[in-house]
Amino acid sequence: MQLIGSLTSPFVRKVRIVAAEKFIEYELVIDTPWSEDTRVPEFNPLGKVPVWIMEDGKTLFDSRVIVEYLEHVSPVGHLLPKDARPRIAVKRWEALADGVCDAAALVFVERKRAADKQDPEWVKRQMAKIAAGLNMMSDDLGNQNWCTGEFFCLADVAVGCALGYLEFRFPEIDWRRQHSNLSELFDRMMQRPAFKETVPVA
Ligand code: GSF
Repeated sequence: MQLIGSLTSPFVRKVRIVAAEKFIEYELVIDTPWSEDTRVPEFNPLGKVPVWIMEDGKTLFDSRVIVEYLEHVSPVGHLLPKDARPRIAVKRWEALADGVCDAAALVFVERKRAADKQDPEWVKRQMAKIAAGLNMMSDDLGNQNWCTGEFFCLADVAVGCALGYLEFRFPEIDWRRQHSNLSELFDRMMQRPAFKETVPVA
């Protein structure tokens, strides 16, 4: 099996961490969708990473579908509850974290445009989504050890990838000072080899 992705994408990192936590072997094929010679559109018409290529050559995207598949592929290290109510709660955390990453990725792309072409209102709108998303993450985490309570799960992986992406691309957002509980959660997650081995690399 292969994972096509970049070393900076928080969505690719989420898949890499889930695969590592569940001891799933695969080949990582580095491909940055923005590069001239990218092959991503051959596997995903949306031109986005991550893309997972299964043994039979079928492709999977997006990251939420891929992690759902990985949870099914291996019984090791359950990261998604089976029962509907707790499972939906984890997927909501993932949607919140992925949404923060979506807004951050949009700002990153906007900032790559020529200065006179950048729309400050658009950037402001996305930054507001990031701030509001962080507020909800912090409120919902409260003083628990992990996002959904006593056990580490996919919710924590998604939140960790979002926080790591902000740390990597948006050092000006001081989420650690604004939300000390998120800072402690992130440092707890960074003790795990799967997180240490997937820190974004420019
Ligand atoms: C988002 C993937 C994505 O935006 C998922 O996998 O969860 N909902 C999808 N990937 C970005 C790279 S990055 O910002 O993580 C991507 O591939 N962008 C290329 C493009 O053409 O938008």
